[in-house]
Amino acid sequence: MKGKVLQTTGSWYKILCDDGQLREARLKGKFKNDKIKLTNPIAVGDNVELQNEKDVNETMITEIYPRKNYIIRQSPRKKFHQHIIASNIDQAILITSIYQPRTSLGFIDRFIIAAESFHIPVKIIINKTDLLKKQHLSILEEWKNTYNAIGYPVYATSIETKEGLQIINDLIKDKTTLLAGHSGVGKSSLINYLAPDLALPVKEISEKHEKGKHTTTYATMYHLRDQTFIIDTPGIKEFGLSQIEPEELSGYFVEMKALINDCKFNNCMHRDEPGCAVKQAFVEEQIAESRYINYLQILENLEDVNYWERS
Ligand SMILES: Nc1nc2c(ncn2[C@@H]2O[C@H](COP(=O)(O)OP(=O)(O)O)[C@@H](O)[C@H]2O)c(=O)[nH]1
Ligand SMILES: [Mg+2]
Ligand SMILES: [Zn+2]
Repeated sequence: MKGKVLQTTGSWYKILCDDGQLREARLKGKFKNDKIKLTNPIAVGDNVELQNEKDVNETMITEIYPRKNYIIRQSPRKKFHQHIIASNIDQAILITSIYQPRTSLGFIDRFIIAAESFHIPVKIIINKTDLLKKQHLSILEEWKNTYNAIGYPVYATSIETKEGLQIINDLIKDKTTLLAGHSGVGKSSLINYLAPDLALPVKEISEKHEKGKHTTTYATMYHLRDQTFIIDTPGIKEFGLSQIEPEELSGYFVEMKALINDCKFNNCMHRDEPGCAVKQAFVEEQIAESRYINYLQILENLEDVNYWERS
């Protein structure tokens, strides 16, 4: 029988089986993965083959089917090891908010780069619009314009007033969606709206101690209905940018990628080189200022050999 991994604890796996039943399964033997060094052999989203061990009355995972894609991050415990967060993802929705809390554009751009490098399409939600004051409205417009213009659809929502939520229901239908975003932006609230039966706990923002607390939080996949799945990634702040070489970075900025062949030098890093088509586009305001500045900032981070050891 086949099944899909919804949750992992390290030794037990919660599986949604093809017969519609939820089962707990264990891993039979060791799985080797020769491409990358992994700390976890099986991840949320994996499609697996199951067998019933009659003598011990246990369900065992005997095979992992090839992954369409996956997202990884550096293992917090083992150097040079990667931890798979989730696999077989159709799209990522990044939930942000402008006020309480304010998501930084640097965080948004880093998330987009990671998703681009894993070949996962990104959509952006700006939640908590009910909290926005007059002075925030120009920011809302700026974010919408910046990301819509380069192909990342932006949706303004409020769980409080239900503004803009119906379309999110359509977006996730029959897809496996990774939901990401800082703590407090409304991930759990949104999942509860989409699937009221789940009744996930929602945190009060005043719980500041949440920040920086080193709790191990795993991704969890929720089965909403039919082929609709949502992966919640609590406590996951950043994905694997450490895999990216500085020379590759501009290729993950879609609006720059379209221009890099027009640069005079083929090893152009798009800083101050003569004949740089990217810099030119920035000067002509074809590239958003925040995007270009974040490119330079992230480039500097990637070039700093010690950066990833510190972070
Ligand atoms: N005013 C307002 N509060 C919201 C909205 N969405 C979520 N919240 C509140 O924000 C806090 C954090 O929400 P939660 O769903 O736990 O965020 P998570 O950490 O991303 O899962 C809770 O107090 C929610 O009630 C919204 O659209 N408007
Ligand atoms: Mg939550
Ligand atoms: Zn250039």
